[in-house]
Order: sequence, then structure tokens, then C-alpha cells
Amino acid sequence: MLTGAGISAESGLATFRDADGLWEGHHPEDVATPEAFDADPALVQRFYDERRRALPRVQPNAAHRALARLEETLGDDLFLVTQNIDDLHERGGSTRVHHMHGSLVTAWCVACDRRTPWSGDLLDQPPCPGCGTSALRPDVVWFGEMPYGMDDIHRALFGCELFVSIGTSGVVYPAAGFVDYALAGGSRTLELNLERAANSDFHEHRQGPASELVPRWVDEVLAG
Ligand code: BV8
Repeated sequence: MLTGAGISAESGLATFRDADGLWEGHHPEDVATPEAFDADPALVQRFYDERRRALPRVQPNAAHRALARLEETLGDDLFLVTQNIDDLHERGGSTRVHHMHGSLVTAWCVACDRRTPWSGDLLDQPPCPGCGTSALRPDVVWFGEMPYGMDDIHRALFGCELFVSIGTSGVVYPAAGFVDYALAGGSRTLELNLERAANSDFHEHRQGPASELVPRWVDEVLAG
């Protein structure tokens, strides 16, 4: 199962498409890059500090909670990978979440490579709790960087019974290619989305808000 920004939209977190207005005069995709961080670290730190500060103000929604119910029954038979860097899956009760694009609530020290749970700002270059160096960056996978856990993801994808994509526009790779990988392994594929995604070769599409579609689908799975 793959989730994207659409599953958190009804909790009040902007999606990339919504946010494809500008952020401080920049497209988000242009801020989420190592080059942008090298060129203007304060701009990029502010971008993530603002999104990290928003987290305590929002709550998981019925879609997050439904996936936690599904995990309670399926356990390790459910592999949940998210493109989202928010913590709403965890706060909704999921315990096995693979953040392939990293997480807002972790800081990564580029000096000692240590990752530390982090809820504050990084703009003022706080020292790394491990080595004391002021070299902390968001633990987020930027464009041009390798997503996390790709081996585990590919192992889970190939030959899975059902691949479900929830609330993602299917434009960013390698996540957008997961459906093809699943199809190649003979999986059934289902998309739950407000609008059909760009990579629309799913066996089944259900259109609507995640907070309605996901609990209904989970009820079907648990009943069946
Ligand atoms: C890599 C973290 C290689 C940061 C993110 C040309 C062609 C193909 C690929 C490329 C190319 N040029 C470059 C690439 C590669 C590039 C890429 O794919 N670019 C795209 C733009 C073409 N990919 C990468 O760079 C990746 N890395 O390829 O590494 C490599 C190899 C070797 C060694 C080193 C490196 C890394 C990509 C990761 C970037 N980081 N996020 C942050 O969050 O700030 S990406 C970010 O945008 C998200 O994480 C997500 O992945 C992506 C899109 O977001 P979505 O989740 O889909 O959200 P979006 O807003 O787009 O859509 C919202 C959806 O929700 C819609 O479908 C909407 O209908 C739906 N929705 C809205 N409301 C609701 C709803 N659904 C249900 N209910 C609702 N209420």
C-alpha cells in the first residue's frame, strides 16, 4: 500500500498540488532539493520548520485510523509505505510505517550521520545531540536523492496480492512506478483518490475523499 499527500489533505495539511502555488516565491519542488539547501539553507529550513510547526495543530483523519485498524488485523501482511513526511499515520495508530521520503519529525546530522527525533526549528542551527556540530538538516528525501528502504519496498511489492494507492498524483518516481512493478508481479491494483492519478493503469479506481473511501474499503476487507 502506498499513500500520498491526499490522505492527509482532510487533516488540513496542504498537498504538493495545492501548494503548487508558491512558497515564499518558490515552487515547493524547487525548495525540496540539495541544490536549494546549498544555495539558501535558511529558505529551505524555514520551509520545513513551518511544516513541522503545523503538525501539532492537525489531527489524523478517518483514513489514517482505518489503516491502523487494517494493520491490527493484517499485521505484517500489510506493508504501508508513505511518501508523506508528516506523522499522521503513526498518530492515527499505525505502527509499521515506511517513510520512503523521510520524516519531518527527525533531524539528520550531516557531520556524524546520526538521526534524532526533532520537533523544534532547525533554522537557528541547533547543535547535533550526538556530535555537537551545527550540521542538522531535515531528514527528508529531496529531489535527486535516493528514497529510503527501496529494497524492502520492492520485496513487498513484487508478488503482493493487492497494491493499493491512496491520495497520490503519481507524478514523482520511483513511487509513481510502484503500480507497474506490482502489475508485473501479477498483483491486483486499486486506486483510492479524489482525482485519477497520472499513472492510471490500475485495475480498479474509486474516486472520492480518502476519509470516506478508505474506511469503507477497510470495512470491506475486514468483512471479507
Ligand atoms: C530519485 C519529500 C534517483 C520532500 C518528496 C524525469 C522523469 C521521471 C523522473 C524524474 C525526472 N527527472 C527527475 C526525476 C526523478 C524525480 C522525479 O520523479 N521528479 C518528478 C517531478 C518528475 N524523483 C526523485 O528525484 C526521487 N529520487 O529519483 O533518486 C537517485 C538514484 C541514484 C542515486 C541517487 C538518486 C526522489 C523524489 C522524492 C522527493 N521528495 N517529498 C517534501 O515533502 O518536502 S516528493 C513529494 O511530492 C511527495 O513526497 C510525493 O512523493 C510527491 C507528490 O506528492 P503526492 O503525495 O502525490 O501529492 P500531490 O500534491 O502531488 O497530489 C495530491 C494527490 O492527493 C492528488 O492525486 C489528489 O487527487 C489527491 N487528493 C487531494 N485531496 C484528497 C486526495 N485524495 C483523497 N482524498 C482527498 N481529500
